[in-house]
Amino acid sequence: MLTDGDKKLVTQIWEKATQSLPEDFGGEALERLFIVYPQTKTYFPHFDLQHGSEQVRAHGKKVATALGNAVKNLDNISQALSELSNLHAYNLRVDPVNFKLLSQCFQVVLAAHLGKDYTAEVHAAFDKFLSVVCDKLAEKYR
Ligand code: ZNH
Repeated sequence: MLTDGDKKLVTQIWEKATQSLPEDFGGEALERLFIVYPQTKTYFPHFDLQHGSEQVRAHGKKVATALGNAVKNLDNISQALSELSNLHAYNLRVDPVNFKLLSQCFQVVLAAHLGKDYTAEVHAAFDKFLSVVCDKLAEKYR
C-alpha cells in the first residue's frame, strides 16, 4: 500500500517529469524495453520498432498518459486501470511478467533525466507505485 508520503512523492516526481522530460519519455521507456528485453517485441509484430519510430512514440504517449491517470487517482488505482486491465488480460494477453520489465525501464528513464532529483526516497515511492500499477493490470488474469 502507498503511504501518504509515497503518494506525495509520486505526485511531485510525476509533475516534474511531465514538465522537464522530453515529451516522448514514454516512447523512450518502450525503446529501452525492446532493446533490453527483446522478447517483449513479440507483442508488437505490427509495429515499426526501429529507433525513431512514430508508432513507438505514439504508443509511448498512450502508456505514459495511462500512468499519469493512475497518478491522478492514487486512492483508486484499481478503478482507474480497470479498462486497461481487461484489455491486457482478455484481448492483448500480455504475460504480466512484462509489466515489471516496463516498470524497470520507466525507472531508468526517470533517473537518467532527473538525476539527483530522483532520490532513493523518490525511487522507493515510485517503485511501490509501479508495482501497484502492475498488480492492478494483472488483476484480471485468473
Ligand atoms: Zn500495454 C496497448 C498501457 C504494459 C503491450 N497499453 C496499451 C494501451 C495503453 C497501455 C494505454 C492503449 C490502449 C488503447 O489504445 O485503448 N501497457 C500500458 C501500461 C503498462 C503496459 C500502463 C504498464 C505499466 N503493454 C504493456 C507491456 C506490454 C504491452 C509490458 C508488452 C510487452 N499494450 C501492449 C500492446 C498494446 C497495448 C501489444 C496494443 C498496441 C496496439 O496499438 O496495437
